[in-house]
This record gives sequence, structure tokens and C-alpha cells, in this order.
Amino acid sequence: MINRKIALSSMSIFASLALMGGATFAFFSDSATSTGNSFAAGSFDLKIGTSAPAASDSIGAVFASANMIPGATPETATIFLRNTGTVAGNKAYLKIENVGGIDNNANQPTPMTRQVDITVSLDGTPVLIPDTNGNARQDLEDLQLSGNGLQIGTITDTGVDHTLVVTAGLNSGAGNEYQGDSVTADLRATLTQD
Ligand SMILES: [Ca+2]
Ligand SMILES: [Ca+2]
Ligand SMILES: [Ca+2]
Repeated sequence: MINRKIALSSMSIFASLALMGGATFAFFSDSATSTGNSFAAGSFDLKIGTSAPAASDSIGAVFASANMIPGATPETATIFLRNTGTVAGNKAYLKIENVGGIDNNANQPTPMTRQVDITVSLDGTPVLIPDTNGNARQDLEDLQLSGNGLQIGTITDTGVDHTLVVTAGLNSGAGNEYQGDSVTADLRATLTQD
């Protein structure tokens, strides 16, 4: 009886081996390759200039306003901005920074930046400047912002000049306390991809 069981088990094992042996066969294989792939980041390079094509990362003053008179015709600066990088940008920003100046007679009621009225346009489209200091005028101090500053539009192409026009004039209500006063500031444009 025991021997018969063993014999049956042995037969089962042989049967299994036979099945496994029957399932073993070859696979063909072949491959194809793309070589030398690279993953490099593109570049963003905003250039600035007083004439087209804009080719500088930094330029000197575009305003050198002396002897400003309250309410006189504003002075105009035309600046060209261009992305010479390989990647498209999106939002363009403007702000002033490194603000300094002179308070002749040390008697300014409010900062001189608040007495310089400005307008900004990009490619002929006027930029709405929020009255951040609440004086009911658009002035240099309204552009004295943190981060990238005020979004003035979009620059989504590369290798194309965009025209930024800024006008600046002394507030018609600037009193005698501002005679001989001056303000200096950097104008900074920034282009972002978001
Ligand atoms: Ca640049
Ligand atoms: Ca003064
Ligand atoms: Ca204002």
C-alpha cells in the first residue's frame, strides 16, 4: 500500500516535470537606441536699452531731470526691453529701488518720491498704477514696491524689442519745501516665466 503511494507520487512528480519541460521555449529579442540625449535648462535674458535692439543688462540714467517746476510738462524716457534668451517669458514688472536724494533745508512734509508724478506704458498700452500711498495721484512712491514690483504687461516672445515709456513731472501742488530737493532711484524691469 505504502509502495503504491510512493509509486503514484513518483508518477506525479514525473508528470509535473514533463509539463514544465514542455513550457520552456526561447524568446527572440531586439532593441533600438537613441544616443546622446541631453536635458539642459533654457535661458532667460532680459536686455534693456535706450535704442533698439536692447542689448544691455544695465544702463545708466534715463532721466536726468534738473530744474523741474510744479505742473510743468513731464519729461519722457523711452526704454527698450527684449528677451534675448531661448525660453519665452511671460509677466513683465517694473519698480523703483535704491531710492535716495536730497531734502534741501530738511523740510520735506512727505518724501520727494511722492511729488514726482509718473505715467507708464508698455507697447503703447497705458499701465494702471495702483495708488499705493493713497494720495490720489500716480507717483514714483507708488512704484516703490517689494518683490518684482508692478506688473506692467507681458513679454512672451524672444528677440523682439518692447517699448517702455515712462513720464515724470513734478506734482503741480509741490510747495516751496521742495525747492532744490531731488530724488534718485533705479528703475528695475523684471521678466518672469510664470
Ligand atoms: Ca539680462
Ligand atoms: Ca526741502
Ligand atoms: Ca500715489
